[in-house]
Amino acid sequence: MTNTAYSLDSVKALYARPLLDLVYEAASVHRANHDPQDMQMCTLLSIKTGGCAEDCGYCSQSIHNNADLEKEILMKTSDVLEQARKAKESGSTRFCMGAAWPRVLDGRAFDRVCDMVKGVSDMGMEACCTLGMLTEAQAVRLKEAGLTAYNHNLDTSREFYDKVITTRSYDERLDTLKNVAKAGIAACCGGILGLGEREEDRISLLHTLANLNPQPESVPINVLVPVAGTPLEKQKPIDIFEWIRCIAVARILMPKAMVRLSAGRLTISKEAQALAFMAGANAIFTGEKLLTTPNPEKDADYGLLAELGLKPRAPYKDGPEPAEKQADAA
Ligand code: SAM
Ligand code: DTB
Ligand code: SF4
Repeated sequence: MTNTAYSLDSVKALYARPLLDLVYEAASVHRANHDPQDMQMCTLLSIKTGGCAEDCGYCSQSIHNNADLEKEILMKTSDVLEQARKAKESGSTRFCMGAAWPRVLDGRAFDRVCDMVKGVSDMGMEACCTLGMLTEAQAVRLKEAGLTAYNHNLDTSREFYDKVITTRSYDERLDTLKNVAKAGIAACCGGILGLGEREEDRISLLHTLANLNPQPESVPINVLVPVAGTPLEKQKPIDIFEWIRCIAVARILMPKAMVRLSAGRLTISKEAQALAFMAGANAIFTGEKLLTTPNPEKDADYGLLAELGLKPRAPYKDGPEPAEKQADAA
């Protein structure tokens, strides 16, 4: 898919529109491109926790921070697949495995992750990974194992980036995204709101995401979960209407993408989440834990969908398998 480049001025103008006009337009774009009742339920699992050498200021898993977290070595494939099976039984159609690695290194650990991907894919779920930086050859191996998408976030604007992370650069993130695209894997790429960035940083991030070629298949919108022991633990929460505004702009600029509400939903009211769904968000992570931080209980999420008349996306056994879906879209 190629996309027309958006100018920064056009993104600025969109972002500045009256909020309810923006939500109205986003809802219209959403309805033209997706079933508005459909909500994809996804499950996250931390397959290797803590001890990461990068210094991301928000992260519980960085060795540069002092979060109270038990380090864990890479999980066994059979344990991961057991969790994936449970996630599928509880209605998830996508299973995302996260490792606290700065980059993938070839060797036994990566071989094991490829086995996990194959196992999840063979279950008929979308398989997603987030493992840090990746070479093109490693991306090709993940593709061959059946990976649907690779999560690699830009997190914030290029301009604000080094206020939050100094051990890796924006260009390194973009290089991994290029390697993912070259291997024919869909990118799941988004950011975090509430890091202390300004409005212009949020605009710049949305502008960069929308101009990725191809555009991300999935755009995770994380809200900072302030973790004790990290430099951002006392950060003021993002204004909820700024969150809605970013979701609406993401939906308008990336009409085909899944706009995925990721970290931070636990502290967001159900009314605000309903407005986010109106503005085009169509995927959530369910289950009581994200990677290391808490998430709404499954029953609360399914209850909210029922109250709003939304329906969890059907499992693939009732529809096309992910591989067939991709072939259809090509
Ligand atoms: N190490 C890999 C990497 O950084 O690409 C993958 C795991 S990392 C935990 C995945 C993403 O989680 C980060 O890119 C960031 O956007 C998000 N994240 C991590 N900690 C967060 C927090 N406290 N609040 C919100 N989002 C967070
Ligand atoms: C993404 O953008 N958000 C998810 C997923 N991709 C891997 C991770 C959120 C992590 C939140 C902090 C934690 O639980 O450690
Ligand atoms: Fe490591 Fe990823 Fe956390 Fe950064 S966000 S410290 S790279 S696990």
